Amino acid sequence: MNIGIVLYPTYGGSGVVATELGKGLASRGHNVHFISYARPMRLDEFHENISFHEVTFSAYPLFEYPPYDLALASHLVDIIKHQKLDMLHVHYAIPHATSAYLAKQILGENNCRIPVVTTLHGTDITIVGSDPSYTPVVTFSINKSDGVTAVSNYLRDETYKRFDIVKDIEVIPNFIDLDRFQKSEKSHFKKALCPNGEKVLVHVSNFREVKRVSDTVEIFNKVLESGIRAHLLLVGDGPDRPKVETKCRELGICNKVRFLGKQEKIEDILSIADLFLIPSGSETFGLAALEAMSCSVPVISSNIGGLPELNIHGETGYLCDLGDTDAMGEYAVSILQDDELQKKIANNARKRAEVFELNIVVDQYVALYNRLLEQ
Ligand code: GMT
Repeated sequence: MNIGIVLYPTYGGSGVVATELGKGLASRGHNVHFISYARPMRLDEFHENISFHEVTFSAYPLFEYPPYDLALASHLVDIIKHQKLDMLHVHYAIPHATSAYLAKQILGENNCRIPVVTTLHGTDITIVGSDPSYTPVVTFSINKSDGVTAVSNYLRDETYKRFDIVKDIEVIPNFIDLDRFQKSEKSHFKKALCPNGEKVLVHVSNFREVKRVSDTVEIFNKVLESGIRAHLLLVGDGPDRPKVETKCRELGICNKVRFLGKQEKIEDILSIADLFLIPSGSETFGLAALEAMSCSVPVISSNIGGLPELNIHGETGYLCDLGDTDAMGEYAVSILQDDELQKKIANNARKRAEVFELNIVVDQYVALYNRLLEQ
């Protein structure tokens, strides 16, 4: 199959899922064309079946906001036609599904029978999509897609609740490469960071408000207050970072918190982690938690969105009410002071991650593509 994948290239769950899906498809012999305004972060190696098409667009003085969605539609017309795409899979409803629809219209029914699959990731529905000014476009673009998937039952239900959707939405979850994301021997790294055997807590995000990184710092502070010696590694960067740095200064714990910034080899950091914290205010799936679980790291999360479909309370970690940093802190302490419990939960977390193994989920997408091509 010749498959076009439209995605956001930056750090963030939807881009990671789209890139890893494309790589998985390419390794099965499909030709994959990634389409975006910049090279996707995780597209870091040459593969004979993978091409990248950069969507370029010019800035004119008249365009205060250059129309990316139109530039994308024009590129799609060209790529569908000349690369002879069989399938177009867009990640994120706006503007990707909208541009795909426009491209199909431009090519016309007779020239273009390519099915379009739209995968909903979350912020397109729960945050961006619920801005009423986008509602008609999101609704229209989803309904005009040939196949629609959502990354959790929660997201599927939310989409039906918030928009007037007439299409079936299939749930296909996030997935994980179990070979890449597994605990590996990094004792030298752990020793360098924690010379006195301190525990390591990790948080990975894009530091947007929705990630509640300040809650992470509060939970960590409660761990320190219990007397447990520990370090917090904060991975990623984004708008809330200055606020979080201020919080660490106010609590006087800067020497225990490391801001590592954006990192490629997350699995190396997770390999030395004792606990993963994800107290998000909204999370349609929680890919960062799945990566941690795959590296045998217990997870403490909020009980919102799709997180309860991944993290099982008392088994792979603990779930608490949104913002209840006291309860999250208590659960963190209970795990960190009991080696046996930590080990048990760590093993369960890895077993749970196996349910979301890459090939199992890529099979689901391929089955959807084949169904649409047969129609
Ligand atoms: O988490 C983010 O802010 C990035 C965002 C995105 O759209 O790139 O991630 C969303 O999609 C991921 C992949 O499907 C999910 O694992 C994340 O839970 C989801 N983030 C939110 O819902 C906040």
